[in-house]
Amino acid sequence: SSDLMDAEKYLQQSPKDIPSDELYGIAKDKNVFLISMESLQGFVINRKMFGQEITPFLNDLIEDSYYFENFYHQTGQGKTSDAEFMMDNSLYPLPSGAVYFTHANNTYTATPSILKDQGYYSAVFHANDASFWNRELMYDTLGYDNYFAKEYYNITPENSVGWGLKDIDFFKQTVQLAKDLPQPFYAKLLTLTNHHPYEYSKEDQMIPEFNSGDGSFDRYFVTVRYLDEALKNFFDEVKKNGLYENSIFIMYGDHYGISENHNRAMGEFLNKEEITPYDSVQLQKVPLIIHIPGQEGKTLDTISGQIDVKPTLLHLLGVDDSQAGVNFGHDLFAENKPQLTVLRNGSFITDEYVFAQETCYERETGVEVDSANCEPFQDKAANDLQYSDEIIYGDLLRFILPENEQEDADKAAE
Ligand code: GP9
Ligand code: MN
Repeated sequence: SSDLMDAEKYLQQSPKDIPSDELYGIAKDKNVFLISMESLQGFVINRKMFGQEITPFLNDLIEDSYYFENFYHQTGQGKTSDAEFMMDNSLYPLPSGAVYFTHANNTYTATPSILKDQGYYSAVFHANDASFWNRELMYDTLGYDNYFAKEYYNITPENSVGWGLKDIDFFKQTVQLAKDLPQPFYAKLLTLTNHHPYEYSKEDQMIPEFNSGDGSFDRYFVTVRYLDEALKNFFDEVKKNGLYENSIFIMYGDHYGISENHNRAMGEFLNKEEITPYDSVQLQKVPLIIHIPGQEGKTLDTISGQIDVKPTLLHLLGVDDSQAGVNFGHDLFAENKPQLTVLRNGSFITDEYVFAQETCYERETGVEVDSANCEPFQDKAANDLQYSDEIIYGDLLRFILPENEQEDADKAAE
C-alpha cells in the first residue's frame, strides 16, 4: 500500500483539474453512449478524396459537438481493448501484452463501478465472441452489469462482412436492445466493419477506393465511409426510439488503421515525399467527438488523449473527484488541462513540441529543433507511464479504501 501512496503522491504533484463552470454536471443523470469507432484515424475527418467527403456525417456532427482535433490514441498491443481500458480507467495500457488478458483479476476504479454508485446501469454491446480480448472476464472486473455479445445478435451471411456483423445492422439491433435497459445507463458500443483488412460488400460502397495500388490502404476509405454512414443511421435510430434527448454521446477512434507499413501509400495520399517520425506521431491522432444534445459545437485544440476521457465524462456527469478513483488523465474542459500527451511508446506531444524517436520537433511545423526543448517533459512522460505500470503490475488499487474509511484515515493522519 505504500507503493500506492507513492503513485498517489506523484499524481498529486500535478495541479487539480479546475472544471469548467459551464459544463460541470451538465449531463447529470443522462444516459451515456460511448462509441468505439474501429480503426478511425483523424486524417480522414474534414478531408476529401477525389472531390468527395470521406466522413460527411461526422463532418456535420462535429459542427454541433465538442470536437478535439489534437486527440491521440495511446494504445499498445492490446489494440481495441487497450483503448477501452483507458476510457474506463484513465490508466495507461501496458508496454507489452494486453492488460485485458494479463491483469483481468486486478482491482480497478473503473467508470462502470463508479457510475453504479450514481444509480447507473452499464452494458457493453459488441457482436463478437464474448471471450475475444478476454472481455467477458474483464467487463465483470470493471463492474459492467451486462455484456451483449454475439449471441444477442441476429447474424446472417447477408448482414455480415469481414470480421462479422456489419455496423449498420449492429447499430440497428443495438438500439433495440438498449432501449429496454434500466436508465440512466452507460452503454459502450464497439463497431467492427472498419477493421483491417477493410473488406466490404459491393452494395455498401459509397466512395471509390483510393488508387495507390496498396490494397488495404485503398479500401480503408470505403470502409471508413461505411462506418460514417452507420453512425448516421445510429443517430436516426436513437432519435426514432426516444433515446436522443436524454443521452450524451462520446465517440472515439480506438487506434490507427493504417500502420507505418503503408507509408508509401500514405505519402501519396497526403502529397508528402516522406513520412517522418514526426508525421507518424501526428498520424496517431484519432477523432474524439462529444455530442451533447442542446449544446452548441466547438472545435478544441487541447493536446489530449484517451487517458483523459474518464475524468472528462465524470465531470460532465457531475461526479466529483473524491469518487473518481485514481486517474492519470485530466478533464479536457478544465481550464488548467496540462498540455502534454504521452503515447505508449514514449513519444509525447506538448503544445509546442513533438518528441519522437529521440528527436524533438516543433509541433506546428514538424521542423527538427534542439533536443533541449523537449527535455523538460521527458521525465514527466516516462514517470507517468511507469507509475501507471506499477499500479497494474502490483495490483495496487486493491489498497484503495472506500470513501468513508478514507476520511477516517485522513483525519487520523492530521
Ligand atoms: C474485435 C475488435 C477488433 O472484437 O475489438 O479488435 P482489434 O484487432 O482492433 O483490437
Ligand atoms: Mn480496434
